[in-house]
Amino acid sequence: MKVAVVGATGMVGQVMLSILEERNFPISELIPVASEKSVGKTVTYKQKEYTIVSLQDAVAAQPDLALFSAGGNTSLEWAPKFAEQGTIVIDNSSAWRMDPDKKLVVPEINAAQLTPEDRIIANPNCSTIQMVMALKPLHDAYSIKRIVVSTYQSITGTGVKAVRQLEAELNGTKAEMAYPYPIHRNALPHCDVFEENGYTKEELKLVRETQKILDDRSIAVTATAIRIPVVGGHSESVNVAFEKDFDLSEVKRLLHEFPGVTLQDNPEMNTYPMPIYAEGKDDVFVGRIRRDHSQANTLNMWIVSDNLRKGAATNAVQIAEYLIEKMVVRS
Ligand code: 2RA
Repeated sequence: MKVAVVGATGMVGQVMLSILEERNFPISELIPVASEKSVGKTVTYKQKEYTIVSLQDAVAAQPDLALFSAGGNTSLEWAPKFAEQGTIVIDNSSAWRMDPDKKLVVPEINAAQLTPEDRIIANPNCSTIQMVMALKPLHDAYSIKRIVVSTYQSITGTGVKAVRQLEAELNGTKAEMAYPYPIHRNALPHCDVFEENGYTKEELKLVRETQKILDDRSIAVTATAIRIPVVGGHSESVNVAFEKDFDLSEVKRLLHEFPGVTLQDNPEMNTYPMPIYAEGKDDVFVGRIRRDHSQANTLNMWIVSDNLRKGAATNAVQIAEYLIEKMVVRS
C-alpha cells in the first residue's frame, strides 16, 4: 500500500512512522510529507532514509492512504485534494471531527460505522480517546447521565517546543516559550485557546467529541483541562453518573474485558495508573475505581494513557488496519 504521512517531522508524525513499523503495516511505498522548509530532508523508516516531499507532490503520487497530523488548516485545505482522487485520509487534527458527514472513530468503539464511501476519517483528540475507551463498556451497561472530567495533560500534547521549554527551565537555559508561563513546578489551567464561554477548546473537545463517539447527545459533560510538566501521557480524573446502579466488581470485569483497556487497581499494593508506566504503551490504564458516595449511581476513576500513541498515532493506524481487514481499502 502506498502511504503518505503528512506532518512526518512532527512529534505525532514521528510516532506514526514508528507505529507503522512496529505493527508491520503493509507499506509498499512510504511518502513522508512536511512543510516546504523540510522538503528534501529525510526521515527514517525501517532503517531506511526517505526524502520528504511537498503536499503537491504527495497528492500527485496518488497514495492509497494518507495519515495526517499537520494541523487543522493543512487538513482543511489538503485532505479534500487527496480524497478527491481516491486516497483515504485519516486526520489527527480537529478540522473534520465535528463535521456531521465525517466519522470520528475509536476502532474498539465505533469502527463498524465506517464504509467505503468514507474518504476523510477523523481521529479524535487524545484526551477524548482515553476517556471514551474506559467509558464505552460502562455506558453500554449502565447508561451515562453525566461526566465531570479533570485532565492532567502531558506537554508532548503541545509539541516539541513545550518539551524544549521544560528542558530549558530544568537546565537553567533559554528556549522559546510554548506557554505563557513556566511549566516547571507549575500547573497551567490552559490547554489550547480560551473560547468566549470561559472554556478552552481542549475542554470543549472533551464534551462534543465524547457525545459524538458514544452517539448520545443526552450525555452531559463538563471538563477542566490542565497542563502539567509530564511527558509520558495524559491523566484524567473522571466522575461519572449513570442512569442505573452498578456493582463495583462488575464495573472492573467490564473494564478488564474491554479490548485496549488495562485495569491497574490495587491501592493497597500502590498499584494505580501513572504516566511513567503508560509511556510507550498503547493501552488505556484505569484505576482508583470507587463509588462516589456523595451521589447515587456515581463512580470515580483515574485514566492514564500515552497521548502520542493510543491518543493519536496508534488509534489512527488501527483505523487503517480496520479498513484493510474489512477490505475497504486494498493493502
Ligand atoms: C493537547 N490534546 O494535549 C491536545 C492536542 N494534542 O495539547
